[in-house]
Amino acid sequence: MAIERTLVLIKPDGVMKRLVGEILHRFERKGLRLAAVRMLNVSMETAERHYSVHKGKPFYDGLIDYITSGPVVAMVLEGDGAISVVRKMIGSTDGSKAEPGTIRGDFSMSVNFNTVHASDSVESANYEIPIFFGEKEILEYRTPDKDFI
Ligand code: 3AN
Repeated sequence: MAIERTLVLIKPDGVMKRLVGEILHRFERKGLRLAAVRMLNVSMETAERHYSVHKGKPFYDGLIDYITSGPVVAMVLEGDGAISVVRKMIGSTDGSKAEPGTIRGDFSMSVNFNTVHASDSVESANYEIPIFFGEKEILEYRTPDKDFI
């Protein structure tokens, strides 16, 4: 598999529930490399860019209201097949249906307040990462362990 980068957002409910460390810890333990991380209040403009594919859907306004309602932790994770690995780790969109053991399965009962966002394809990652990070903010470094990147 190819080395990929993916954008993860810990949404306002994840921050409010004090899950930032827990969620970061899961990704780190898995062996994903943290390439960038930042806490921010998402502006209306950033929210609209990030969720542009959902414009016109019935839940769009709620999505924008929610993601701009409180602090978010944005990160770029890197690794072999990182996009699908992270999608598996976060679980399906509706927290009440997500498998136990996944982040949403363990920490959310909701489709809206579903704790995390993660890019769902290479195209989405390429679109989403520059919304939150400049190229210079994404750090390139090597870990010493041979199985790590
Ligand atoms: P995912 O976050 O699993 O990629 P998407 O891309 O289908 O899911 O939806 C983006 C976000 O929109 C979800 N994380 C969720 O917060 C919200 N959402 C999706 N479907 C619904 C729905 N039917 N009702 C309310 N919110 C939804």
